[in-house]
This record gives sequence, structure tokens and C-alpha cells, in this order.
Amino acid sequence: MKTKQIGIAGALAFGTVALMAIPTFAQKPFVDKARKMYELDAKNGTCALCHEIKAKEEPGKKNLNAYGKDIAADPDMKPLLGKDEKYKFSDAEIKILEKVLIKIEDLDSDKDGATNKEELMLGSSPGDPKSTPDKKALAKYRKEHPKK
Ligand SMILES: [Ca+2]
Repeated sequence: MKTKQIGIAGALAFGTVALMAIPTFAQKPFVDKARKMYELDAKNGTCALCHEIKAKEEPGKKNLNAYGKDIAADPDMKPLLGKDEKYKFSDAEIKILEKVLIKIEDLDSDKDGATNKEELMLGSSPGDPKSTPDKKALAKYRKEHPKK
């Protein structure tokens, strides 16, 4: 009995440590920039903006969602990819990201009928086809922002 209890306690302690040690490879400066550009909140301004994270997974290049893939696929992004989380992105590099985000604003990465910009502005996720803007809000947004 005693050994079993110690075993459980040990497993719990180990689990906690393992949980804290999970590195995150989502690029925080990228999310921060997108949050600023589109005034995102905690609903869509998270690592889930570009990553589809299943249980026990960490955000990385393997679980990019459709929006994340479109960002990563842009040739201008090349010098910014594959950096570890300690890498300090320069202002010029963040400017590149901004340009790429603007470049793909009119794409519909997740093919749900709303463009990436529409989704970002209306609080849904541009990389998740199950997350779409409210129909009324989208119609209103399109009326106010007619395509040039
Ligand atoms: Ca979409």
C-alpha cells in the first residue's frame, strides 16, 4: 500500500514537472503582432490562430492550421521560420510578418466562405472552418468594407 501511494505521488509530481517543462514553439511575437494588427482578443488571438492543437501536443510547424500554413508558405516568411523560442525577432523581421499577413488577408485559408481578414476582424478563426463569423455581422462588415 505504502509503495503504491509513493508511486502515485511520484507520478503526480513528475506529471506536474513535465507539464511545466513543455516547450511552446508557437511564435509569441507573431501572435502579438497579429493581435495588435487586428485587435484580437483571447478568443482568436492565441496560438490556436495558426495551430491546431490536439491534447498533449505543443504548437509547432507540424500542427499548423490552414491559416498558419498559408503564412508559412509565403516565400517572404522563409527567413523567419524554424527559429526557436529564444530567438529575438528584429523589428524588420516582424515587419516582414506584417506584410505577409496583409498579403493573405483576402485569401480564405480555411475555405469557409469568409476571408482571413473578415474572420480576424469579426472574431472567428481564419484557420478553422468550424469557426465562422456571425452571418449578420459578416453582411454588415461587407457592406461597410466594399471590395475595391
Ligand atoms: Ca475563412
